[in-house]
Amino acid sequence: MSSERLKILTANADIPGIETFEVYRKHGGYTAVEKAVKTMTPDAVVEEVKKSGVRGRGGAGFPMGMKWSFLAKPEGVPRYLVCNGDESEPGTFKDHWLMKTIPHLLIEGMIVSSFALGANTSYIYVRGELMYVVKILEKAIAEAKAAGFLGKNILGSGYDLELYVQPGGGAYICGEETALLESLEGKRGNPRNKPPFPAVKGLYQCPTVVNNVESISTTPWIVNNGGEAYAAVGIGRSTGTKLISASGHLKKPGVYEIPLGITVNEFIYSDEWCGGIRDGHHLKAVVAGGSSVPILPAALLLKTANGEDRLMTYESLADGGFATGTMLGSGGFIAMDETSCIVRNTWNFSRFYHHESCGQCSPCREGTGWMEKVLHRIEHGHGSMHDIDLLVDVSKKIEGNTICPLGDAAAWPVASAIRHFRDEFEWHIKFPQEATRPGAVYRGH
Ligand code: L3W
Ligand code: SF4
Repeated sequence: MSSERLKILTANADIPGIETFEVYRKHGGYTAVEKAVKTMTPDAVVEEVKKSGVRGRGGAGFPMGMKWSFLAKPEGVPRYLVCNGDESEPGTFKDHWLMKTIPHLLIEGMIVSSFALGANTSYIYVRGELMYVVKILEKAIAEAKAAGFLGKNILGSGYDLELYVQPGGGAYICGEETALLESLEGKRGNPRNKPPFPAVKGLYQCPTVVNNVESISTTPWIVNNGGEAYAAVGIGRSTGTKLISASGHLKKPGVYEIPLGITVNEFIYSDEWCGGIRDGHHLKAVVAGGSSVPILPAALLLKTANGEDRLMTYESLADGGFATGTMLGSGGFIAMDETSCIVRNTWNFSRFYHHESCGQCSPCREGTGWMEKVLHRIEHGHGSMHDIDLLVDVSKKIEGNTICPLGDAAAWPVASAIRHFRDEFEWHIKFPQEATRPGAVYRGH
């Protein structure tokens, strides 16, 4: 990252010892808590977050300030803030990185955000596989509490907050906000029907805001610098910076903080970011926002239908000719070169969604199973041409007909892979002996 780029989340990430309270504090940490609880009202903090235009960084991109303003405030009923650190989306590892590298940034964000929402008990729900991160966060919470930034009467302001870390149940579905709340209540992580949204009936049926780790981590900067300063970064409704988890056949995979609005081309090929595709190879396809979004061929990813450079923004990435909502998603950017088999990848994603379906609704429970089976037979040389239409049909029957977004997430990669790479599916069916040779990949693109 070049020095002139504004870093909102990662500015201090390379400082040795930044995971400790002492070093974090020495570099300006917890000034947002001081400013908020001593000089601002909760509503004033909400106002700054609204002005910032920051959108939820977990995948849906829902405006954070708007979500906060939906929080119901019935008299005498507790409100909760729950941080979604379940991050299980394939290709997404930025929250994991943020929590282990700068844990106090999230703790500071939780305090500022809980203050804004009037929550006196808040939770960070961390993916069950990341027990070492749970320990890092618990240590950071103990340090912040010892310094008077958590617990009773924070900094003498009269505001109380207890913050707890809860390891997740080890299932992808526990990252869906209502499944997460069920799991936090000690039950099986089954998604609930929405509405009511958590903002009205969430944890223990009380008003609850659920925000992603990265979203909450933006709030100290917003409080310190003002919502307008945040909104000045980025383009249009894609304000601020975004952490991207870059993986696959890139020269420099990793976690990058980009200002929203750089071109996709720049992100992939510039030495400032991913440095291009590994030597001797070229980009074939990209999944730009975690495995739950459509897979795009390189040409469609780099340029819009008008021949303009596509941008790393919610709007530009969603303009791919699909009614799919955001495609920036969680920012899990998976690059595939010409050695990647689209059929095999699609089958792999399908296996994942079938395995992770909670089974509550039949289109998802049965449909993910069917898609996996059909993709398995195509990949293994037993498919028929009819199978391609069958996959499209099953994906359409899932889309929009399920309780939670896992159904859509399972359907879109299959539908988009067939839309853009149909010839590759046909090749597997017409030439099974060729396609099932170890290492064989369709080279027709
Ligand atoms: C009150 C209303 N609240 C909406 C709230 C709602 C939620 C947020 C967004 O799924 C997506 C999914 C994955 N009153 C409200 C309201 N809200 N209307 O706004 O809601 P929604 O339903 O659009 O999305 P979601 O259920 O949060 C998230 C996709 O992100 N994804 C990422 C998945 C994985 C991770 C990860 O591992 N970290 O995030 C990738 O694309 O497929 O479509 O809070 O309550 N009227
Ligand atoms: Fe469960 Fe799938 Fe229905 Fe979501 S869509 S509630 S994961 S069965």
